[in-house]
Amino acid sequence: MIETAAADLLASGMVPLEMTQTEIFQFIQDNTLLSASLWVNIALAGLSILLFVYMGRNVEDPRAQLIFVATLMVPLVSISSYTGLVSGLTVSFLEMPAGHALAGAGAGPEGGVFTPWGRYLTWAFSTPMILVALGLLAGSNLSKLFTAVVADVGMCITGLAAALTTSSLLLRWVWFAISCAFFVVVLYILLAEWARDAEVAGTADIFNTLKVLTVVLWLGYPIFWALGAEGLAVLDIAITSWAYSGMDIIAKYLFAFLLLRWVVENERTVADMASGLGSAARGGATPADD
Ligand code: RET
Repeated sequence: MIETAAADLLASGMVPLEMTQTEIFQFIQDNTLLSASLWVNIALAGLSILLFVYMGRNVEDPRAQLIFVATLMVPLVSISSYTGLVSGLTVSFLEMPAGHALAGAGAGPEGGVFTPWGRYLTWAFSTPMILVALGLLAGSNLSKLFTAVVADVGMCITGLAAALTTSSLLLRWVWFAISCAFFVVVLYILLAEWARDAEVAGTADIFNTLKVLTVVLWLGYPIFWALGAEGLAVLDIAITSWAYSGMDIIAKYLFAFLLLRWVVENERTVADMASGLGSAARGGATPADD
């Protein structure tokens, strides 16, 4: 009897707030489109880790090695992130506040909206790695690198706060706005500061390609958050999940592959960027006299 009721709820996509991890796991597995969006990333992250380790096997310059390690962390964090999501560990069904399009939607008086909060949490570990790799490539100084990383972590954590706030709709959007303010700082450093540094460092070509890829894709995340179930609820959960997963695939694996391939082929340029941070400020990667 109880099992039948639970099955009915799962089938209708309406689920009570207090769900066990097993029930959440089952909910995700029962939605093929949703679970595929997660499993695909686990598979790609695994393949990327193997490929990147192989690509980096002969890299010897310390700066190039650091770029490799930072970039390798991206699929490593990703595989952990998606395993957390698919297992139900980092997913909750949250009651939306009054005024939200899905307020009261769900099984009981409380309802519950699928909230994969693990995504926002793990972005706080993966996106700084992307920025460290980009900053090193551009020859950033320590202040700019620090600012970009701290603003980025701020963006992810306040994005997490937006997703987890259930007391007031206004406050959800206030968190969203704060997160966007942090994002503007990151965009400024990428588009203005590092673009200039990369010219000096002699890495402008590859930096500009990766900068455009990063900026265009990263802009998609707040847009899909706003349109997804946690925001205006124009898109359903499986479509939103695919949007994030699709952007993740390009923003992480394609990005990392392009960057690492370039580093392997141009290790000398990276080595000539002067040791430590801030090579751009000190005159850049002008090759030595040889
Ligand atoms: C949120 C919602 C709040 C406003 C903003 C956001 C931006 C998120 C971004 C995420 C990028 C993630 C990547 C992950 C790869 O591992 C948190 C969605 C501005 C830009 C690249």
